[in-house]
Amino acid sequence: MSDALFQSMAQSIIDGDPDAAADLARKAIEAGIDPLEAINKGFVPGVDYVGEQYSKGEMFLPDLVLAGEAMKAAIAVLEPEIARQGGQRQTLGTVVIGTVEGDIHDIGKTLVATMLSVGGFRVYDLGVDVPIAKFVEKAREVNADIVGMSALLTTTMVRQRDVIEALEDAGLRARVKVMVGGAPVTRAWAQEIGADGYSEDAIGAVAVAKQLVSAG
Ligand code: B1M
Repeated sequence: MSDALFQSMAQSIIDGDPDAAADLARKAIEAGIDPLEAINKGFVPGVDYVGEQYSKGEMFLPDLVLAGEAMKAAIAVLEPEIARQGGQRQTLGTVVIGTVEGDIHDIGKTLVATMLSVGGFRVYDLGVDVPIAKFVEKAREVNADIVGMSALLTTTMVRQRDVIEALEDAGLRARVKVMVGGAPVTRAWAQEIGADGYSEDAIGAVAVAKQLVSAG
């Protein structure tokens, strides 16, 4: 029974169907399935599949966006249940993420935020066009382990460096790791500005974030 439900969950993500994903999440709760298991065995394989197909050029941007929406719909149903059951979902660390000032591209950043959340991080998504000071303020407020910045424009990627400098000025840099990404961002750029991590996609971002928190 669970296997069939897990398969349907994965399929709802592949189909990019938020209503089906939310319904299946509710069914899992009714059936007494551990919500974490539903995320990890049901929905995550769906989003992994879409990510792989996207990398191969066999699925496209709308598929990614819809998969992200479907994933969010499922998580929105399951997260309160996780909290209700008492134990907080085990968190690997706290991430503050946003798209840098002057930049309103949010699709990739939101995918990264969703994947980090699904991957076990507590994520504070500041949205788009985030002022430099806001990253610093939020990182301090929530005692962030990682500050993640997305930039899609060559004109805005320089803000990533500004935020790193602002974290330094605020005395937070020693305890906050920085991860950067976005279409024009490269590993070389990440090194040049002194970021700790870089990923070219949302799935890789989770692996990088895990490495950053385990490196201490
Ligand atoms: Co804009 N845009 N856009 N745009 N747009 C690009 C980025 C561009 C490359 C298109 C082009 O000319 N070929 C170009 C930038 C050129 C440059 O600077 N080199 C461009 C431009 C010029 C502009 C405007 C200036 C256009 C104008 O108004 N004249 C304007 C700027 C607005 C602004 O931000 N101030 C603009 C506006 C827009 C829309 C609003 C119309 C729309 C955004 C809608 C939205 O986000 N809600 C839009 C779109 C859709 C694009 C393209 C077509 C697609 C971006 C996207 O969503 N990609 C884009 C061309 C392209 O990239 N092919 C383009 C899919 C998404 C899943 O990928 O965001 O790269 P991406 O995220 C990936 C990875 O980069 C990585 O993981 C994600 C998932 O795998 N990643 C991270 C991202 N952030 C990460 C953070 C991490 C780790 C990994 O750690 C923290």
